[in-house]
Amino acid sequence: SFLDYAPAPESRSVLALRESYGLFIDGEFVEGRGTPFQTISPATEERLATIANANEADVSDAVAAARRAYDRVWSKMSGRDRGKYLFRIARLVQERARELAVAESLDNGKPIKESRDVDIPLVAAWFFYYAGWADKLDYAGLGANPRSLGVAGQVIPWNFPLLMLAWKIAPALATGNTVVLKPAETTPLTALIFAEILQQADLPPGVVSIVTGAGDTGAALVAHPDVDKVAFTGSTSVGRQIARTVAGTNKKVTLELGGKAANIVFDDAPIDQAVDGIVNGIFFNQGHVCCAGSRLLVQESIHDEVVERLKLRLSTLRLGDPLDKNTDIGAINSREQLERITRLSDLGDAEGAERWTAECEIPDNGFWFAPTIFTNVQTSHAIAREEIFGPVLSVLTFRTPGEAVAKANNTPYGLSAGIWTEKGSRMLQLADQLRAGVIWANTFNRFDPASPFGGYKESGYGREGGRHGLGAYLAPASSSAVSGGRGG
Ligand code: TXE
Repeated sequence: SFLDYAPAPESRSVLALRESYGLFIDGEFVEGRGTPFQTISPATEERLATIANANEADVSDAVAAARRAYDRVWSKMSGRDRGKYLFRIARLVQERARELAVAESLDNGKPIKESRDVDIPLVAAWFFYYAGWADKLDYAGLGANPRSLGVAGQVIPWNFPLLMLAWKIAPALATGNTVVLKPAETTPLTALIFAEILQQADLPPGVVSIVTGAGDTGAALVAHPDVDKVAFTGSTSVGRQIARTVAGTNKKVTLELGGKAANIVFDDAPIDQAVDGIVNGIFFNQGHVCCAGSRLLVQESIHDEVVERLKLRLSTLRLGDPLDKNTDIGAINSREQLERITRLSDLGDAEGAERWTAECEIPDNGFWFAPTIFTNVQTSHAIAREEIFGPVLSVLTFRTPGEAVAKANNTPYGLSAGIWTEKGSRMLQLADQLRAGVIWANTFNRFDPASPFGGYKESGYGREGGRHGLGAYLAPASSSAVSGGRGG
């Protein structure tokens, strides 16, 4: 098993983990007043570091530091100068990319080739992109001189720890807001290394603070009266709680919640590409992706062929050590998440769907789930309705484009969808009829800082990315006409 295999020493050695990490408040690492917790590697269950826990008083300190930094420095600085800090941060992320990739794979469990080739490059791309906007906010579509909101309280999940941080922090700083961010409790490491980068970049103290802890820390941040803007990515149930907390206050809020995306494959689709896209759509990042293509809607006439090809392809994927460059499927991020995936998959069996699991050796320690496909899935089954957030694909069929649209839209979510067809007219027609914020044409899981991302229905509201992502952190100038898109 991979546990006998020692990861290439150079990969682990690029990372100098500290024994313990404090909270990053007002430009410095400080002790937390809550009980510290451990962050572990989900692949081995080894302890990686001790992490400080922010209680309500710590959160208040961080918010007070953000307010001071906003009033005294950041809101007064020119966009061009803010942009310089963002460019500097982007370059430092690139310089420390290997170290960040190793830390991300250790703490999250994702394969190193994903953190190295996807997560960390996109983190840098996000900072570069929003650095370019910092002195061009007059063109954000909100009129001349749009205003920053003030202090942003941001809470992020564990599936793309540093990338979600970049999605939150880059637009907030570009628009002149200051930030207090809470990473997820199972993946705090890269946010804390990022805090070191902020020190290296000489970012004025308080402009960004990082408070680690669990849901109570997040709740304290969201409820803090001096937070002007709340940005959250995570579960729909916590999103609802947050919406209730901020209701009736002056806080602006954006919520990016779950999904149950349809990946729709027509019989005229380029089949090899489509199979690759289906695999990438649901097995990338162990399926811990809010926009994952977790429902395959395949045209009835090619169902058997596509499923056969999928099984062949999945049989070649390697599951194991996240630090091994050949690994395709890493560890499930936590025991709780593994239990959730197991429970929903068992429901699939109980409701009569047919399970197929890729044969692979499961390591003794850590949290693992082999790539799984369910066929004979009905729209009423839990595995066709609920977000599993794991490497589990539910296969449904359709005969006509109309049926495909009806089935794809038959979900409480509305974050993303994929369409595979060679017919351009059909592509456009379907894209128009799907209630999904992001639609991929003959591809899946493609991300770009210039593209707005966000959902309909229970997938949340507001858009992140692109010009629209700026609107989430700005108030229109009072005398100008507002002409933004549907974002923010
Ligand atoms: O999410 P939580 P969990 C979905 C996915 C997954 C399920 C549960 O289906 O199986 O949610 O995951 C913080 N006030 N997604 O339990 O609890 C928490 O500390 C403020 C989809 O991990 O929502 C963490 O930092 N904050 C999703 C963050 O919220 C609170 C990504 C997310 O954790 C809080 C993750 C509270 N009351 C899970 N309670 C996506 N859209 O990508 C918790 N938190």
